[in-house]
Amino acid sequence: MKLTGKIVCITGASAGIGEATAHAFAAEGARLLLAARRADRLAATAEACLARGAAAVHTVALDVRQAEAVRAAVEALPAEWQAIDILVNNAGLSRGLEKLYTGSLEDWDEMIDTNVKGLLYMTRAVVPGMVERNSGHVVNLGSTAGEVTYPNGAVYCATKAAEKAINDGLRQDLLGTAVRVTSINPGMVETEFSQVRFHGDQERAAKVYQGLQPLTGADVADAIVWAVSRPAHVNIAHVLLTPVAQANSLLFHRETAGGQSGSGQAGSR
Ligand code: NDP
Ligand code: 8X3
Repeated sequence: MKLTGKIVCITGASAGIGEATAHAFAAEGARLLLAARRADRLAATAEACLARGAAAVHTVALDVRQAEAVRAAVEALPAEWQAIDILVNNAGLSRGLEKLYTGSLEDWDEMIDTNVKGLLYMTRAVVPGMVERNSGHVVNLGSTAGEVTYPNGAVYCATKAAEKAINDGLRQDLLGTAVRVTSINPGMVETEFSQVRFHGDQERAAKVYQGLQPLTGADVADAIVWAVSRPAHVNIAHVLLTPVAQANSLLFHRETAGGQSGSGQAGSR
């Protein structure tokens, strides 16, 4: 399926996987509708996308946790941006890495409100138009964390398990329409994800990727573009992609400073 001129809405386009996905769709000549909270970062993504070949770019400063703001933002889109062809539900985050029984309620709310409720709000606002037009594709960002829960990460993992259920449920509810639904489930991707998880502690964040080669945002973007560019009768339900040095969310292989290697578990994130 050709992506030239398609309207692609990407949440969380100001950084990491979302930004790389915007770049990848730009190179295909798509029209990009970019959303995130940080308007300055969105403007930078927009400029880079135009330089890479995007047919047009429209940015919306939006917090996906705000149900009414999401509804109003989609409703208020200029007429030429209303018919969204592809929705990439990417905005998301982890906060904290600690035992469930000592976890922060604030961190839990932020993860659940963004990763689960934000994804639902965007889907509820955009998918009715796709059904009406009998055309469209929803791509949800899942994770290896949604498949296998790791120690100290129960709430983040639960949000990604919820994404799996929502992804599969939406696909069932859209049966009989031409709208497609895909979950992209990466393992470790080096983005701002761990800096956000550790509340800005860069040193702690860097340790997550020590001794192995993580995925990049561009690797994930590549999988997203591949999934949406399949022929119109093909639905890719799930894509699981990890670094070669990662078997699942629990098991990694790290090269240590002394040249020796060893397998580590999620506790060492
Ligand atoms: P980054 O921290 O690099 O980017 C996260 C993006 O989400 C930012 O653009 C941020 O923008 C946006 N965002 C966060 N909260 C909100 C909000 N309330 N409203 C709107 N936008 C928001 O992380 P990644 O790129 O790594 O993460 C993207 C997605 O991929 C997430 O869903 C994550 O769970 C998932 N994922 C990440 C993996 C990884 O290892 N990095 C692996 C598997 C899945 P802003 O702050 O400007 O609002
Ligand atoms: C993000 C991947 O394993 O760091 O979903 O939680 S992990």
